[in-house]
Amino acid sequence: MHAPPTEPRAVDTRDVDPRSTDPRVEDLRQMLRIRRFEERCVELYSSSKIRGFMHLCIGEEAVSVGVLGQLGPADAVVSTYREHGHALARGLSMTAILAEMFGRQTGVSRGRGGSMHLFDAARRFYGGNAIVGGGLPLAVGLALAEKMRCTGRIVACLFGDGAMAEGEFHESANLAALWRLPVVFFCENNGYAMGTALAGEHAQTDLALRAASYGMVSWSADGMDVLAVSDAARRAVEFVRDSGEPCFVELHTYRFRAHSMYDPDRYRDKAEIASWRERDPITALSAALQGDETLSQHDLDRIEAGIIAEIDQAVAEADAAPEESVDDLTLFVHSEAHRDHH
Ligand SMILES: Cc1ncc(C[n+]2csc(CCOP(=O)(O)OP(=O)(O)O)c2C)c(N)n1
Ligand SMILES: [Mg+2]
Repeated sequence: MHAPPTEPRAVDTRDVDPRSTDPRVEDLRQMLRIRRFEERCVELYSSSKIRGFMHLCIGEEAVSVGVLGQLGPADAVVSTYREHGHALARGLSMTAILAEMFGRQTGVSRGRGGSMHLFDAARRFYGGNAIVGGGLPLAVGLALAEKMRCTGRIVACLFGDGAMAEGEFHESANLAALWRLPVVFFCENNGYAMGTALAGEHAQTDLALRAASYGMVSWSADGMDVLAVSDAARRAVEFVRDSGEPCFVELHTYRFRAHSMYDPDRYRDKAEIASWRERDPITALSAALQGDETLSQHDLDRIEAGIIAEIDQAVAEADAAPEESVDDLTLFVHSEAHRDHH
């Protein structure tokens, strides 16, 4: 068994009653931070500050906070185009994320990637990937590197239910299990791949069962409950660290908004959306914390105010940042090594 390079997650109590050190308060704060950030992104999109494709994770915040909270800083993360929540929970700078979406030089990908390509090598956040299933082979490659170097680090790979219908999932799951690689596959099952419901994508809709057929330990959890997600993710991360083998976790969740900013969302029943909204992970945790008197309304207001102040500042800083110079347009198109060759 190798020593996990984890550090206990810092509990940020700046904005709440200092007596409260209950870690659920920080979970709530992180989920609210993601929700309010994305709500501001919608406004910024409407005013054309943000352009291009943009996919929101509103409704799915418990997955971001519950999963990312179980990883150590040295572990690697591979994500999808619906990754604002993953990136914020991983600790990427909100200002640099916004600057990326504004196309500014100080963006996490120098303003060249936009919403779908958030990347931060220092935080081992390897994207942000526009190709459905595209992150899976990358995660397996990263896990192979960790294994060959005997680092004891693990890789967390987040992807949607739609990615499991791609060939890349099968190749990746097969190699990860065959070569016993330290990767956790987290499937964010929100029931849809664009306008196609799960039963229209998959012959076998029990995704954990499908993963198990590769010889991987796999299980499902409630993706609308941050404590259930944290528990499932913690068990998965411990399993992979201890055994060095891959595992699979399916998280049942739902996106409250359309697939992307261009989607009129005509394929979902209004009653279905309403019933999932009743299970809003933020409302549920907030009610529980107020119910057992861990948090007062005053504490909640302070948390909200702290988040809004952080977002206001990030928007102002990102907006003041310079655009990439036209002279640098071809930079990174070819690597330096390639140039040296010619
Ligand atoms: C290889 C590939 N095929 C198709 C698309 C178009 N596409 C973009 S998102 C998407 C749905 C993916 O659904 P899922 O994996 O469940 O993720 P979700 O959007 O629900 O988070 C599709 C088909 C793409 N980007 N890449
Ligand atoms: Mg989906």
